[in-house]
Amino acid sequence: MANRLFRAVIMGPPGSGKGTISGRIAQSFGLQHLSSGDFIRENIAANTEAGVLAKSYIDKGLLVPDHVMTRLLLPRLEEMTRHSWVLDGFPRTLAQANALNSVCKLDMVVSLNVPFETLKERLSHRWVHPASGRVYNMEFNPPRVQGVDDISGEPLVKSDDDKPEAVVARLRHYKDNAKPVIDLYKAKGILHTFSGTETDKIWPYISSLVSAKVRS
Ligand code: G5P
Repeated sequence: MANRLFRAVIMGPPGSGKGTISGRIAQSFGLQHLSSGDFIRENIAANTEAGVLAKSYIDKGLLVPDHVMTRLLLPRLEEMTRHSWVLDGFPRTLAQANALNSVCKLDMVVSLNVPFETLKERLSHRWVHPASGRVYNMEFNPPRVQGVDDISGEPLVKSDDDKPEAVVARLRHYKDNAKPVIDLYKAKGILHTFSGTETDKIWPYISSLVSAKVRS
């Protein structure tokens, strides 16, 4: 558990393991895990105005516009002023990074650097439970029963986002948009980049770093 408030952002292309790493950080260090993708999926499920709008972009493999994302995310962050958190999937653009900067000070940013071929392979093995957003990988974290969500027993589906053409487009968008954000955090001296093809091998290094920062 953190001794003082601690705020971390996990960046990385689609399929790089942001959700997996953030979940482990949250669990190991007693932080709240905030995920932009989960916020969007909650809003889509609740049929809010922002959710309906966001879905129209996600269905085309596009990023949700900055003003929609900041409207969804910033109020949630402002409610968390007394909590330590790890934020996954936001910011993805320089405008989002500037908006985040206006509401909080980050302690660290982790950038996951995973080769393109590994990402393509991973996303092609990914299945989701649409109602909850739970994600499975047929090799890395398979469901207990093939094709079925562990908790609800409902069928798993392949997201349109994970079809090969959409994956290539998403990876390209990520690179273009993330570069200025990565440069910004590098200039602030809070960026830590981890490269590799396996989350389980990267994790011990991230865990040691977070442990040192949380307790510093
Ligand atoms: P999301 O939900 O943020 P993505 O596409 O950025 O979605 P994704 O695909 O959920 O990110 P991730 O969180 O980086 O990936 O990675 P993960 O889920 O932990 O792991 C990916 C898969 O690989 C899983 O099946 C996992 O089990 C497996 N895996 C992990 N590690 C390993 C490993 O070592 N080996 C193997 N074999 N497998 C592994 O956003 C969804 C959409 O919402 C919009 C965008 O349109 C986005 O595409 N959006 C935003 N738009 C604008 N601005 C923002 N800030 C936005 N945030 C979301």
